[in-house]
Amino acid sequence: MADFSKSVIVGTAGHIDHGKSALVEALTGTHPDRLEEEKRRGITIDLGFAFLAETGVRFGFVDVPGHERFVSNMLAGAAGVDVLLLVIAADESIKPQTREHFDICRLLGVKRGVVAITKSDLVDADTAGLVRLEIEDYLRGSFLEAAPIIPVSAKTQAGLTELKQALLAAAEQSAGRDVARYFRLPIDRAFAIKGFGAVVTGTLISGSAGSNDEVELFPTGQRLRIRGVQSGGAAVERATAGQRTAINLAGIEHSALRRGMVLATPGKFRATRRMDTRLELLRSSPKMKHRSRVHFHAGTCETVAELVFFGQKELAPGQSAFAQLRLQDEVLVLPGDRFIVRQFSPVTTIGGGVVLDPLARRPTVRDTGRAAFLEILERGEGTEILAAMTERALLGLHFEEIVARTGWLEAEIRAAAKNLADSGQIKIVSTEPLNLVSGRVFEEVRQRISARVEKFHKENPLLPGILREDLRSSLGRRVRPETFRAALEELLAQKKLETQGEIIKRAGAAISLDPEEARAKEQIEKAFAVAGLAVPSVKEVLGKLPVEARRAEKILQILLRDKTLVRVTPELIFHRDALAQLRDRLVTYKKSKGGRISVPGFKELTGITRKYAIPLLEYLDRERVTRRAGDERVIL
Ligand SMILES: Nc1nc2c(ncn2[C@@H]2O[C@H](COP(=O)(O)OP(=O)(O)OP(=O)(O)O)[C@@H](O)[C@H]2O)c(=O)[nH]1
Ligand SMILES: [Mg+2]
Repeated sequence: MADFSKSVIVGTAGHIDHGKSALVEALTGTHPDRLEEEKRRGITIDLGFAFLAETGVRFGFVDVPGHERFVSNMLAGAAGVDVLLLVIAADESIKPQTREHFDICRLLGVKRGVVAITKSDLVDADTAGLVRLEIEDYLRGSFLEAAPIIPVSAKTQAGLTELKQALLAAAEQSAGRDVARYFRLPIDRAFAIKGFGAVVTGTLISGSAGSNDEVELFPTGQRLRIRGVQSGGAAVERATAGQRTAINLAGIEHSALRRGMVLATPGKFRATRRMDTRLELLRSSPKMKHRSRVHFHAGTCETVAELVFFGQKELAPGQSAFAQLRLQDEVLVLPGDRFIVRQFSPVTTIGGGVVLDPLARRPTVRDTGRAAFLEILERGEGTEILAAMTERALLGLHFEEIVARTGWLEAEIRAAAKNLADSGQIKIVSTEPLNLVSGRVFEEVRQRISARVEKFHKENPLLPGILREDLRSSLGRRVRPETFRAALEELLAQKKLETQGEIIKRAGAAISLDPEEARAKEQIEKAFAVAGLAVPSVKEVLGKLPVEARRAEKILQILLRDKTLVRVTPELIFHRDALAQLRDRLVTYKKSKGGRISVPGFKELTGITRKYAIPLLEYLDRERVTRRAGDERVIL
C-alpha cells in the first residue's frame, strides 16, 4: 500500500540528564539508548533513534547526548533535523548545553521546533511558571520565539498528548525535503549484520534510495550497489528525503565505512578541502584570528579547518564574514549546507555558517571579484549565480562543474543557461555536453580570431589564408576548442570569414601579387606548359626566377592550389594541360588499338622515358583512368 505520509525528523537537544531519552521513550515506546555503557551509566553517549507513526506523519526521532564531552556526537545527529525538540528540565531550567545545543540548531538552520519542560512532576506550580518565563525570555527573538512550550512528565505521562499535537503541527509546517534532487545520505553508523554484510544508517537529507541503485561513497569515490533499504525499522522499496534510513551495501566491508562519510548519486559531486562560506561567530565566542584552526562539523563529518578571511585580520564575536575554510580532510558538501565550528581548545561551539562555494579557488591578490561573487551566491538566485560563475570561468564552464558546485538538476541548469544566452550575458559554446563562456570572453575570442586572420593575410600575401589548426593554436591554450569552434562558426555565419577546405580567410580575400611575383608565376607556368610530359625538375624551374626561393615556393603553391599545376610525385610536377592531353591520347588509343596498354606501349605513345612513364601510370591508376592488370594497364 502506498504511504503518502510526510516524513519528518525530530531531533532532541538539551542539557545532560534533562530527560531527553526518557521523553523519546514516552512518546514512541522505544528507549533510544542502545549501548551497554549508556545503560550502565544512565547517560546517552551516542545517537539513538526511534520511530513514531501518526496520522499523516512518520516521525523519525534522533536522540542526542547532553554531556558536554559528546557534543560532536550530538552534531552528527543534529544535521538532518526538521523539527527541534528542545528539552529543558523543570528542576534545573536553562543550563550550558541547553544554550550550546540551541545555538547549534540555530546555526544549522533548523526552522521550527517545540519546547518540552520535562520532569514537571518534580516542581510546584510557582517553579514551573518561573521556568517558563526564563525560557520565554531566552527564546525571544530566536526561531523558537513563537514555539509552544509544553510541561510534560515522562514519569506521569502528563502533557504527552499535547506535546504530540504540537509536534504534529510543527511537522505539518515543515517544508519537507526535496525528493526530486540528488541522493545524499551522511552516514552516522556503520555495522555488519550476519548474512547481509555492511549496513549504514543516516538521515536521508535529499533525494531517494532504493535497491540496486548505484551510489558513490565520499570521500573515497568508491562506487557501490545498494542491496536493500530500510526505513522506520521496516524494509521499503525506496527511502526518501526526510527519513531515517538503513542501507545494506554490496561490495564493501563494514569496517571500510565510517560516520562522516556520505553516500550520494554517483558521478555528480567532488569531495573538497577548500570551501568559501559565510561564517558567523557566536557572541560567546572569542575573536578569531585569520588562519586560526577550529574543529569543523558538517553533516555527520568532523575534521579540522583553518579559517581564512578575505581582507580582514580577525572576526569579532557576534559578527559574520565571508571566509574560506581549508580542511584537513576531504568532505562532500554542497551550497546551502550548514556547518558548525568549535574552538580548538578548550573545545566549545563558537560559530557556524553556510557553504557558498564548495569548490572554492585559492585566494589570490589578483582575484578582486570574490566578495561580489560570494554575495551573489549568498543571494541564491540561480540565473544570477550561473552568470557570475560563467563570468569567473575564463576557460569556460562545463555542465559537470556546474552540478558539482551547485547541486542543481540538469533541467534547472539548462533553463538558466538558455535565459542568459538569450540576453547575451553568456554564450552556449556547446550544448552536448553543455559548455558556457561569458559573453565578454566570447566576444574577445571572436575579435582575436578576426585580428589573427587579418595579421596572417598581411604577413602572408601569397597565401590564401591561415590553416584552421594554426589559427586555433595561435590563440593559446586558454581558448578551449569548443569556444574556438563556436566563435569561428559565428564569424563564418556572419560572413566575416570564409573557409576553403582547412583554410580560413577574410571574406573575399584574394591573393595579390606584385608585378615581379606575377611575372614569376607566368614563368613557372610556362616552363611546365612547354615541357609537356618531359617536365623539368622543380628546383631547376624555381632557380631561374627573379624572386628569392621562399617567395618562389609560395608562388608555386598558388599554382598547385588552383590546380594549374599538378604534383604527381614529390619531385614531379606537370601542367594541367599536359595531363589533359595525355588522357585524350589514351582515349584515342583505346578506340584504335583496344583497351589495354603495356609500359613499352605507353612509352611509345607518349615518347617519354621510364623515369616519367612509371610515376605517370601510377598517377593515372590513382585517378582511375587506368587500372593495373599484370604487366599491362586496362584503360577505363
Ligand atoms: N521524575 C522524573 N524523572 C525523569 C523524567 N524524565 C526523565 N527522568 C529521569 O531523569 C534521568 C535522566 O533522564 P534521561 O532521559 O536519561 O536524560 P537525558 O536528557 O536523555 O540525559 P543524557 O542523554 O545523558 O543527556 C533518568 O533517571 C530519568 O528517569 C520525568 O519526567 N520525571
Ligand atoms: Mg539521553
